[in-house]
Amino acid sequence: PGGLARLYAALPTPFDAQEGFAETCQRSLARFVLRQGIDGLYVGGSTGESLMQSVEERREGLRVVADEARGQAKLIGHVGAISTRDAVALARACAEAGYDAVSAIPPIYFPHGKDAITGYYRDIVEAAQGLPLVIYNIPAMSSVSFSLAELDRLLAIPGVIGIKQTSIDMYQMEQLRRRYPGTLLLNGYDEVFLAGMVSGANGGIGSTYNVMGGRYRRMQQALAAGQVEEAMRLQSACNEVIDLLVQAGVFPGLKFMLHHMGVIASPRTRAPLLPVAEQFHAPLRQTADTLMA
Ligand code: HMN
Repeated sequence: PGGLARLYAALPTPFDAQEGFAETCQRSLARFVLRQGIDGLYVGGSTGESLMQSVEERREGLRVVADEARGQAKLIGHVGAISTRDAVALARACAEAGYDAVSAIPPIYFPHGKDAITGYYRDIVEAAQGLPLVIYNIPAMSSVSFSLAELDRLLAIPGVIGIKQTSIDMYQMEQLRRRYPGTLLLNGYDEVFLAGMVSGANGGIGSTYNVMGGRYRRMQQALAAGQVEEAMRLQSACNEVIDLLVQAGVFPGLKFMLHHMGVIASPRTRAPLLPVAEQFHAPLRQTADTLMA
């Protein structure tokens, strides 16, 4: 999986006070993340609030980030949608905008059979015009759980090169690595980044890389150098921040911090996501200040 094995920040989509796309802030945010030594961007995923956006908005967001970061970062565009038609339109947009790969959650809400899901992924690969596809496995949110046998089927689709594994089940990560030695596995939950890497992941995709990218980069380096205690120390430092974000609401909390850091003009998330509750304002500000120091 060579070229695609690395750290990808799952990029938020900045909005203005009316919940409209804030293009300038999107560009500043991409640059802010790259300055932290993160050279992969995962665009239009959960963190990007993509499922609260129209296809047209998502296409525009994908285009703007590619325009800002193409050539400086590996780009994975998330195209998953409730209909194949929408996912396919977004996959085409990624191919046109110069993405390196596409990724997709399974189709959600309706309990589709495995043939329907396989067909969805096949159609996305075809629309992606040669871009490889990374399956986005996130059972806690998609309500779709894949058995290893089902993943066999999806990984057998030509063009599918790996899995973004968003699960704290490290046994399954190890099983995947053992079963598919050459497949790209990207860790999805930042709080278990180190555990994921030790269990066989090639890298990770995470929302909290946006505000502490350097820590994940150093964790990866420490692990590669065999400095396990240093890597553990860094994971704990990350998890102190993640504990707070999880309580405050991860996506609104991240935007709150990025706003406080001066990276984006408004902390607004799209309803029904709620703004951060008052009680978390001071701790989030303090944490943001510490990370910027
Ligand atoms: C995305 O689709 O935006 C990211 O891939 C999501 C990423 O894996 C995050 N997962 C979820 O939010 C479900 C994590 O970074 C997560 O936010 C973090 O581990 C805190 O729980």
